[in-house]
Amino acid sequence: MVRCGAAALRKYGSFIDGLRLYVRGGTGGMGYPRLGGEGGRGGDVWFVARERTTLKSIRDRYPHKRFVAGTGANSSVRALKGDKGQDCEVAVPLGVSVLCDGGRQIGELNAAGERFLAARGGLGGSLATNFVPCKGQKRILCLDLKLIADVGLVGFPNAGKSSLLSKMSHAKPQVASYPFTTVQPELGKLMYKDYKQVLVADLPGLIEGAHANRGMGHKFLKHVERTKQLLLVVDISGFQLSIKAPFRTAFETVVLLTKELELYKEELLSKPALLAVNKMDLPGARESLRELVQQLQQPHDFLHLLEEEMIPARTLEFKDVIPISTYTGEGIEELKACIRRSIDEEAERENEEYRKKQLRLLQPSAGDRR
Ligand SMILES: Nc1nc2c(ncn2[C@@H]2O[C@H](COP(=O)(O)OP(=O)(O)OP(=O)(O)O)[C@@H](O)[C@H]2O)c(=O)[nH]1
Ligand SMILES: [Mg+2]
Repeated sequence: MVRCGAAALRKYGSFIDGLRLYVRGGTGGMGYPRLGGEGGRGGDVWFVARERTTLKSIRDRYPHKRFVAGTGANSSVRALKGDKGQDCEVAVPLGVSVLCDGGRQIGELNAAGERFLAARGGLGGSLATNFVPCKGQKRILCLDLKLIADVGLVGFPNAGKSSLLSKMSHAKPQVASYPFTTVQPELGKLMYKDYKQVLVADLPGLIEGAHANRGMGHKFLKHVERTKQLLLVVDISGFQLSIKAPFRTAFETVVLLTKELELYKEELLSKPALLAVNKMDLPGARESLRELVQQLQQPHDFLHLLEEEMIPARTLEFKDVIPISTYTGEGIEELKACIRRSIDEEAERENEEYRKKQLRLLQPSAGDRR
């Protein structure tokens, strides 16, 4: 479970994906005892999902992070029922989960215009309450952002995820020859000739032991929870974090990435996945690729050679394995086409499922026909 304490509110440079807010519904208005009037209800605090809003913009605009709705109007001789207090609307980004202070998820806002009642206003004073108004609900809530992208890039540091994103889209993520260049998630848009757009999220690199918070940990994997597909990127020449760390071949990096995904959330392994094998321009890459393909085809012949704690319970099935080089441009167009095909297939499958479900609802059951 995600804890809602200060530690859970992460901040990467200027990007933040967690924010803690105080919300309070308005107090009700006073009742009017002499005429049995009823005060207006206090206003409510709502979270409303809006495009082009970020958690950072909320924090910058409202540094106090307090949101209090208006007080209900008092009942008077002219208006026995007082008016409701003004609602307070907080624009939040799409993909936000609302957590209560204990860390339990109580809401989710995924589409523009969706609303979540964050704090209810108090009732106005009336005969039932001896004309004394009630206070509004007050609580501390956390907004936890998960990027909504179609494809999430997952790979060891230095595999070339950011280089790939910049090659495929207009995004300009930072690229450098040291591990952990990317410290905050970044989105890029793939544009297709028929104007279809696919959103790709570039994430900081994962390493083995990320689940135990090694490297940058695997907290960024929450951003792939909502992506429809995974695109694993591996360096054909393998990976070594430091001289002291063990060298891992491309196959081992695939296995270790699978293990980290599994340890984070097993369901992630059911997402459709593609594998981009990068740096095919390096010498010896062709032979290594042949070996990698063989290992991926018969993983069980090779898995037992690895240390036991590296082996995942399930292996990832890749829809396509595409050799690429972001330097020479090899395979980039093909990869884009594979991503598109995979996204379309998935959409088709979802449509089919939806159609079947509707048909089942429309068809009367055997019992009804009798
Ligand atoms: N030879 C070769 N090098 C590449 C290729 N693609 C990327 N690189 C290099 O690999 C290094 C890492 O690239 P990045 O794109 O920063 O890798 P990353 O996976 O985003 O790394 P992190 O952000 O640290 O996780 C850089 O020095 C790139 O120039 C390629 O196709 N061939
Ligand atoms: Mg990067």
